[in-house]
Amino acid sequence: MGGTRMLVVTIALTLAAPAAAQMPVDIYDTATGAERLGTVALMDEVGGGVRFTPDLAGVLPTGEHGFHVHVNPDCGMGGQAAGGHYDPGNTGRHEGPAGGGHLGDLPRLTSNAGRVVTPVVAPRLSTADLVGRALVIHEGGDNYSDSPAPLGGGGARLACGVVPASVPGMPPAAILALLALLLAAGALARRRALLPS
Ligand SMILES: [Cu+2]
Repeated sequence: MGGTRMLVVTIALTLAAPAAAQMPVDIYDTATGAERLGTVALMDEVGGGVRFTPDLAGVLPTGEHGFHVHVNPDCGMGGQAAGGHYDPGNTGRHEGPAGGGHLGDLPRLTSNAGRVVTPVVAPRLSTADLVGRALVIHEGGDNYSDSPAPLGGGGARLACGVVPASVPGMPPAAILALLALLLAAGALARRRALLPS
């Protein structure tokens, strides 16, 4: 195995590592849009799905809160600018994280006197689905159904955060470009070595 190939493998492994790292999303209150409540960290699960690890303090009263991926990367107008639930399959149905409806239906979050720290896992998502969308936390709970109230009945949007369009770490396209460059450099070096000087 050539030194160049070894180098490429080493670099590829090093660059691939951040993809599995936690990706924190800043969460703000929607009333002013200025109070940062903390973060929800996103991480792809090994067997599929996304783990959401909240670390929030502030406006969320004790109890369960509806939590969803909304389509627009915009938390304005009291969270209304985030639009509807992420539903790439156009199902038009709110069925919760394990159902066959909106892909953006997440497990409920639980607040204890304003502190929200218990992780939840949404089994049908990957972090790639979340890039450029918004995470919204509702005032009320979520019965994972459109009945008796639509969208789980969570009501007002109390907290919201936009998932950045560029993921921290290196995007896959840049990794591939770098690998191609290294392979080309390696091939060139080998060819030079074969040529009579
Ligand atoms: Cu929602």
